[in-house]
Amino acid sequence: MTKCLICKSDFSPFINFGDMPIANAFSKKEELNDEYTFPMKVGFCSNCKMVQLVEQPDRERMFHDNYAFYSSTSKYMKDHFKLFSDSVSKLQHLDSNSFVVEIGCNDGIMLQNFISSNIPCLGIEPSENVASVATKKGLEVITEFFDQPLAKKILKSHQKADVILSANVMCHIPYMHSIFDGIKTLLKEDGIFIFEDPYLGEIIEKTSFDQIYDEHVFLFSALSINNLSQMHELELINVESQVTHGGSMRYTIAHKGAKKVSKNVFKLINQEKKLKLDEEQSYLSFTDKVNKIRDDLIKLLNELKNDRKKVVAYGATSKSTTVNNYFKITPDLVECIYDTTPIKQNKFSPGAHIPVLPYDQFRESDPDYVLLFAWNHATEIMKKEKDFMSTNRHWITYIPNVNIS
Ligand code: DWN
Ligand code: SAH
Repeated sequence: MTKCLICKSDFSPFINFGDMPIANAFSKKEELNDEYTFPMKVGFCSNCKMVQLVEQPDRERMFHDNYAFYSSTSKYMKDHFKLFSDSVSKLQHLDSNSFVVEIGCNDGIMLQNFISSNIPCLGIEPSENVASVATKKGLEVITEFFDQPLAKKILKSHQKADVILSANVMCHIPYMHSIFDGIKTLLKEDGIFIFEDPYLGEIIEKTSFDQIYDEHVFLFSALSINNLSQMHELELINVESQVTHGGSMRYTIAHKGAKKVSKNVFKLINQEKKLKLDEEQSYLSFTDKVNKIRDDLIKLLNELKNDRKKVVAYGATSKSTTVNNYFKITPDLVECIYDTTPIKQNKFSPGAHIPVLPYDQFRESDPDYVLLFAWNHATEIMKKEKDFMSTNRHWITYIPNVNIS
């Protein structure tokens, strides 16, 4: 039995992925024998409805001055954050007297839109290498982990925030009570806190198990976020689904009683109950589906190997660390992974040690099959590669099940 990170109730894991490396720890050859691993298990707390990792590595092992994920590698995500920023500016009537804070601003992909509209803003980003890209864009960034003590410190040098934003960061933070206390401290009385993260409902529906890795300590739902907000005299006032990262949810939170609660919130909570996201049994059948994907993909990769087909992968995602290590995919099944991120290139993937090569070499490698690890960017990538892939080459995808196209 394990204690829930949110309500301290006991729960048991529903899936055990075994020992996993740090999802973004791409290694040089000489570092391969020195990899850190942790036991990755996931459970559901039937009291507060939070789906969570049982154990997570210390935050400094994941977020540091050599963090491998740069947000601006996707053109689609740049456009998404431009639309997100514009809609928030309109909703809250932001102007040069307002103040916006973003938790986990990475390379400034979202906040750069506020600078260009002359709206004062501040980024919080502990991973120094990506933060320095944001700083070069003219942004003010505090390179620390956000929590309640940091919120108090910010208040001494800055004003309270009209809007606090965060994308794909909240689900990374196990100390959620300190975060929500920090929000309560930093948010104006009529301010809003908006964050988005991969959505539990989509993860269960699509069996997108690879959204689970060291950084993703929580898989949120409206049920769990509503419960957590109530514990802090905050209120979930809106939910809006997003297509990003394979299906995400945008949650808007305000001080309790400060704003009207949208019908969307009640609707989604009811839908989640109908889908039985509040029942342990749903998670046990999820595990069976993950194992079916594993068996099908391994069978296919072995057949292609026996047929001497050339199989490479596309996108050295964090998600692929779960796929490669849980499924035990080795370089004899998938020769290499092509990726546009310089910091990942000419290194080896975590645990599975598949070589990561510069994207520039992808086309000349002349593959027969391309395993799409960056499946969440399928529309953008498949459009880009349409001509190249049309002649006797095939994509392999595995979410929601194994497919060749
Ligand atoms: O939550 C998180 C999300 C937002 O980003 C973080 N914990 C870490 C990271 O997760 P991920 O690594 O699974 O994210 P992506 O966006 O699926 O990664 C895409 C990878 O594929 C990057 O390494 C860049 C690469 N890529 C590429 O080589 N060519 C991406 C695109 C769009 C391309 O055209
Ligand atoms: N918002 C970006 C980045 C997501 S990656 C996007 O959507 O693309 C997750 C980011 O959260 C990393 O850059 C990491 O350094 C940051 N992070 C992790 N813990 C944090 C914390 N406590 N406070 C602020 N940022 C944090």
